[in-house]
Amino acid sequence: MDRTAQLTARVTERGIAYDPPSTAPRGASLHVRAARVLAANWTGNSTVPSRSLYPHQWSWDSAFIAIGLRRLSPLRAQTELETLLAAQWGDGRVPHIVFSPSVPLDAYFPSPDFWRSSTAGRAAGAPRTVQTSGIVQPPVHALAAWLVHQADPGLSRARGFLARVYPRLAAWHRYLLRRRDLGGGGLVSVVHPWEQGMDNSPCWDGPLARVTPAAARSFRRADLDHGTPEDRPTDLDYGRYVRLAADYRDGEYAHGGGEFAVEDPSFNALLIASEHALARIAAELGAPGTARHARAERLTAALVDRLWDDASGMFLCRDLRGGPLRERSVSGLVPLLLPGLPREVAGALAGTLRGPHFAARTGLVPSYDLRGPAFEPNRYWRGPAWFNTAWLVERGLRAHGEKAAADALRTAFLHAAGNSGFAEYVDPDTGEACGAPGFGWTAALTLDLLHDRGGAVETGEEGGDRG
Ligand code: 9WN
Repeated sequence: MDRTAQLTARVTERGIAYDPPSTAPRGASLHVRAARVLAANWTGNSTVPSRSLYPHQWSWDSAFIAIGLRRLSPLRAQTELETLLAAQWGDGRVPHIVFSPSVPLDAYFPSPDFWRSSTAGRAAGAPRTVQTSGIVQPPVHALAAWLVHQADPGLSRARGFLARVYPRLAAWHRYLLRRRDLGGGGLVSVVHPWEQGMDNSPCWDGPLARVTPAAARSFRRADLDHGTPEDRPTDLDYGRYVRLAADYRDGEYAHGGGEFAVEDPSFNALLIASEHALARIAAELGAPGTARHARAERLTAALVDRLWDDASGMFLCRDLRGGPLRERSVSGLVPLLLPGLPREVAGALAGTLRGPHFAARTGLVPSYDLRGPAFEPNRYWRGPAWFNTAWLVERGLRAHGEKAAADALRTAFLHAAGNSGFAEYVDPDTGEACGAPGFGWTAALTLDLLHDRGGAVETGEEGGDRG
């Protein structure tokens, strides 16, 4: 049985109806197949990453999904972001999960009764009517809002889309810049691996080793009902995630002081890209964006100053308790996205992508160093290739004039996405599908790349079947 069949069988065993998108009629175009995934995952006002493994709304997933959805329905793309932002906390944080009340509590762990947002988060201004988690995810939202606006400026203006989301996005950035600069050097810190989005990266092994895991019997992992255990984080790591989240909750989601505080290149680069987008949104609304662009440039300088590592030709994470983390992960390549990067830094990043640590056989970008001691081709964020990071790197290569490399990555992305049934992630060398099938951002970003004529590369994909 292949992986998709295995996962489907598990889901069916549990009696949850699931129609894997890979069963879409052969011959359907990549566009049609990707659109079907997004239709299957649409709940009426937002999109779940996966009907089986992740049945709620996730923060950075929704931003990537909106970026792709704008190619299908700018209205749905706007709604996706507005639904997420409606769950924003009074202190400005955008929660990493917005829970759907119609999904059973045991479908995903940690569930709303773990986070207890409306009580434990009261002092931080958690909403009363919707249940959320209390941690955050990377701030891709202003970038997404700007791209969504650009897809149909007429509709956006008629609905007052930017005018409504701008104050919320500005408050979100304010929260990060004022409340999360735990290192005092201008950059934002994450306080949980789930905040950074690359949950099980070997980058976290060092900082996590300080955390006493929650007892295994104190929680039940729902992810193992759907995912292959060898591909998922270990029980020991899960115990540590649970301990960190429980401690943060028990401190009423206030800031700092926890066991885990890391400055991460990808999280900060996404904030900078979004700050540039927010400047453009401000200008569109008639306010000057100059101060925001200037702040984005200052943040870029801080990023280079604090996290650039010349010897490895990429950015590294910094553990606020222990200093630079030597592990090479795709997070350290994502800052290529930034237009204001010094030329030699951008050149070095492009070189690192071509080099032995990241040049995988599929042409995609592995999540972790192919030669690193912790590399595993199928285990969560410890080697496999993800599609959101490929999309970010593709954009970065294009922004820095690396057209041939960007075209090649775009082609590799579209092949792997189609051939894997829009898998959550793939083996970076074989392209074998891993994780959840019919994954939201894989389908959405496929649509975005298919329609991005700026790339101007023909892959022969649009009319053909890759399945
Ligand atoms: C925890 C939803 C999310 C992604 C993350 C990915 C995974 C959750 C989990 O799924 O994280 O947030 O249960 O492992 O690592 O990037 O946003 O798709």
